[in-house]
Amino acid sequence: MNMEASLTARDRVGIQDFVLLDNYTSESAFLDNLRKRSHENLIYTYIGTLLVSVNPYKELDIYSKKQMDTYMGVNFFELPPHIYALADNVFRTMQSEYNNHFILISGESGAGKTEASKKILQFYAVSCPSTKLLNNVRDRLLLSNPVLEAFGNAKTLKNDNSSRFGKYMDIQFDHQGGAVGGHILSYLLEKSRVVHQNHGERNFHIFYQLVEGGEEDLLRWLGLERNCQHYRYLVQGDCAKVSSINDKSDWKMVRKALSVIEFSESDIENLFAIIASVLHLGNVKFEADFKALYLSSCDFLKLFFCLAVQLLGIPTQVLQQGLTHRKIEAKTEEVLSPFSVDHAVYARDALAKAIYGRTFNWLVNKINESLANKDSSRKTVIGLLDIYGFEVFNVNSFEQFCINYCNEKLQQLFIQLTLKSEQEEYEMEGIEWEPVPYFNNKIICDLVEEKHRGIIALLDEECLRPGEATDLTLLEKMEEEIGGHPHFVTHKLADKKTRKTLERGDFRLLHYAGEVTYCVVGFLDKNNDLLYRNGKEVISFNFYCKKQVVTQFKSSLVGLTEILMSKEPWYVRCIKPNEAKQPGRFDDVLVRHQVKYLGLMEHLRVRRAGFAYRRKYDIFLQRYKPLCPDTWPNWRGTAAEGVQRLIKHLGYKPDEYKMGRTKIFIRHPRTLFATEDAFQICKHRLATRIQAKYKGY
Ligand code: AOV
Ligand code: MG
Repeated sequence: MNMEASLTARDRVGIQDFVLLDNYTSESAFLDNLRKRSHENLIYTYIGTLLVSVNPYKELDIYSKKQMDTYMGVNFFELPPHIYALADNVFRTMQSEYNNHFILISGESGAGKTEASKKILQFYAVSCPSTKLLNNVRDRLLLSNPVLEAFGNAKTLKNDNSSRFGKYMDIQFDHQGGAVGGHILSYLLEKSRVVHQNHGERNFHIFYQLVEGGEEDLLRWLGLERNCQHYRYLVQGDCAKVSSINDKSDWKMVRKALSVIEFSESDIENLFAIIASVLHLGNVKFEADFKALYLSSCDFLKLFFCLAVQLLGIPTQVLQQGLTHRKIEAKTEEVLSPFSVDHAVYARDALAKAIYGRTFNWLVNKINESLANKDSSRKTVIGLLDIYGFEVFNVNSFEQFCINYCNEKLQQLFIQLTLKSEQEEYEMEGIEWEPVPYFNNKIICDLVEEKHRGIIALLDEECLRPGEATDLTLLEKMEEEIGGHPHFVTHKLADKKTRKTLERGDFRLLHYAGEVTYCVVGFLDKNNDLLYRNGKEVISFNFYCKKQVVTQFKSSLVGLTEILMSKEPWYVRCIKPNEAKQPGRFDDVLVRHQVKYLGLMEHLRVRRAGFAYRRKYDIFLQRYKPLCPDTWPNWRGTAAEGVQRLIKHLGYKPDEYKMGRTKIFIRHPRTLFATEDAFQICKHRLATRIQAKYKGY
């Protein structure tokens, strides 16, 4: 390859590492590069060791076994950027440094996080050493995905396979690098979806899979019709059928997966019976007759009661009472008071949500049992974090509040870790550095979670005033306590222009990723997550000492942060190129916005604060040693001395580079480019010389 050819190629496919971008402070140049590459189906680009990924919205032929092999054991800059390169680097670093790592995958809903995490898992499953025993673990690790997706993902307006729970998965490796086990932590499942879906959205996939794909015998036993339209819990979004989803074949996959993960036949039967009973429960109707309330009679109901007795161990009478009456404690005795129809519907839905939520937790536990490695020898882990992405709908509720808060926390972690690690690297290597200004979203995290006056504290406080507090008193309380906060506004607080865009029951937060208007209706109920007392007794757990939903979530995120902080971070930042879920469309405004809020420009600037590139001495020397007669073919001194000799020969000027303790730091990309181009020419010459030599034979 000559120099001209290599430059033309660079023009067409852009630059594979933003760090090498000449005009690195220009957002337009950044965008140009991303656009160029994504039009060439080059969806991956680095910023140093961070991987930027643009959702192609079509299958690309870049995930074969052959590709995996190609990327194994190869340095970042030697091949086009790939998620396999990142996965491989994490793995090799873990192996050589014998420490724990995690990969934080972030980006908004539909940007490609879940797909990225699957590709990484597949890479480890395929590329790690294998034995019969390890293959078993490998299959379980891989197949835990379709099961959890069936029960925890759903079609939303943003994504046909949207994660409705947060997932952190540890993959455990033994010291030979074999994947020997795993563990999954799940975060706050969006249970409300079980009983309600917005227009254009679906319930969790598993319901449709069962109804569409379930075997005749199974459906007969469960008393289910093969018709989604029949079930109230499946039709509210009015889109039971989705062209991108094949419920029948997904069903087969899930069945297979469940048996590989070692669910017994009776576990599986019970699991689907519970799923079916949720559907039956959704069809229960209530009719008010004078003061008393009766469950309207229908065949399914009888069946449901029968199933409830069998599977949930709930006597018919208890269930019937639980759904229609509440217990009131009088002085000496308990009195049963009938619900209104509204209350009965509430109790029914609350029960359905609770049953589903518990089933999901049971499922995660079962999977963990199956992935657990019982051998006590020391292992290292790679953690994969794939959560629900930032999302904004026309109407946003408590669920979006929790999801977006979670994203806010992870952005905060990203900021802390990237700036921290960069600073530490310069310090460790003895290099002076200049801090880079950036937007710190801590102010929004504090607004949400500060003790006593953060939104979560106010919400919990209102939840502790049953009978008096309502969603609207919560709103008033927020206006009083945090009304002056620059990231918070309501109808009452807004200026004239903004007021037009807000309803009276709304509050708006200025998140790091953009404005979101939340409708306060339902916040208290959802945060309390109460079953009526009878209902609660039905599935027997104690709710009196239970923490509020959002507070529980907050503490589980604190726990997650601690887990992550103890490991070495790696990042995949996913970008959604258009809202239409279409291939080949790159919406500049949309992408620019994401580039901004994901902090990619700042990240780049930090990487470039002093030096565009850094490389460990031995790696730099290994690659470029043919360029200097003193270092080629073998250098006998230390790698640092070799590099010094090499760059002297190449004519690096003193202000172009710095020698750190273990790495060479290069100030301008053009210096590295020139060296790389010289290397390409040299390689080409060497190859031609070898060819010529052998031609004679
Ligand atoms: P998400 O995880 O980031 O959204 P997904 O990973 O589910 O997004 O991606 C959404 C859809 O985009 C997938 O179902 C694929 O159709 C497509 N897609 C994403 N990445 C790729 C890829 N590398 N190659 C081909 N298609 C891809 V959410 O869970 O909603 O936040 O909460
Ligand atoms: Mg996802």
